[in-house]
Amino acid sequence: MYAQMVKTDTTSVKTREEMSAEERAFQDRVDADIKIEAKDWMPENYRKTLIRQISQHAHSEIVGQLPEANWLTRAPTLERKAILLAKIQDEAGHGLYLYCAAETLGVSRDELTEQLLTGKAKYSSIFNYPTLTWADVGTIGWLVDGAAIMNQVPLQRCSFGPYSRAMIRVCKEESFHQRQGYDALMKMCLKGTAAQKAMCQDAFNRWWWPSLMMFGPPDKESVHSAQSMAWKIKLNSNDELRQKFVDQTVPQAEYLGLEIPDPNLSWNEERGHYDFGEIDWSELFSVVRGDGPCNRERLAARRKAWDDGAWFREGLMAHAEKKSARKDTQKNAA
Ligand code: FAQ
Repeated sequence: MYAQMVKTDTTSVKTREEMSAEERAFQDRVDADIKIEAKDWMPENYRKTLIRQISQHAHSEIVGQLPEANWLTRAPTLERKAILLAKIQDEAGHGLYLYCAAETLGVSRDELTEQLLTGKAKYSSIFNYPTLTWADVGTIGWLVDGAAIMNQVPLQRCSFGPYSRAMIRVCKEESFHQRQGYDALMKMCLKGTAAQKAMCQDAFNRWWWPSLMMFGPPDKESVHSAQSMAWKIKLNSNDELRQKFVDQTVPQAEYLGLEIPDPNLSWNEERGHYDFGEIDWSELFSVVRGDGPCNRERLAARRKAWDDGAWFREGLMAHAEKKSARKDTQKNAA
């Protein structure tokens, strides 16, 4: 099934004997936790894997603004509106840091944008679900930003310097995002009306399983994990992070008085973790392939934003050309 999900070839992890002297020296640096910088020598597949992951991550931040933006004009209070606006602006900022980190690897921003707009590049499956009620906004902050933090805190220690440094700032902001989401739900679940609590339960039911899918396919089917972990582009496997997320989130749901929409969820004393039910992987496959509830709408919104912004980009370019021509004239006159 996952063979259909991936378009890049995967390389099996080389043994030390199979590596060239350069590759061995590179691996030694990674193993010793010495950061790799953009100008350092790196295996071509390391570079490609980073461009793929960082750009998918950047696209996710940019497309990820859309579901919440749907509620910006309908936030229940001025305070909630200001908080939501700040959060959405942060996501745009994250996208920009990440595009810059990807650009250090020799790919242009225009190429990355084109890959997104033509549907060639992926972005996180989670942003292809609709936000039907105000409770969805709180639930995204709690679950989606919570899952993003779980995945991104270890990435602060990843081997590629520009990516790891971008993650430090991103994670600080994601913590605020998670808190504001949980805070909105606390108000509605603990101090709100029965109707508000029911709205939160409904949102939770719809976002729980897609949030677990955010971590990617199960380890045994994850095509990139082995090599990415050997190169410390990923520090933990998909299943490890998913389990940590479940263990962290279940008590938070219990505090809110929300029921986990999984009849098989139970604490496993022996493992020291929650067991949970089988994830419907065909749903992730379908969303990643482009057939999720909002895939077409999301891409159409990004294409429209790109087209509508053409006059502004052209204006900036014309200004930059004028400035440089003026500089040349002054230089020649001196
Ligand atoms: N959706 O071999 P693996 C956020 C693809 S940011 C779509 O396991 P890998 C902040 C995968 O790309 C959320 N595609 O792949 C926010 C690959 O396909 P490819 C984004 C998925 O890379 C909050 C194939 O399946 N975070 O939420 C998904 O080793 C609120 C095989 O999978 C990041 O990008 C998926 N869920 O592991 C913003 C973090 N899962 O590329 C706004 C960095 C897998 O060969 C509002 N990324 N695929 O065509 C990562 O840690 C990794 O890339 C994984 C996937 C863990 C996502």
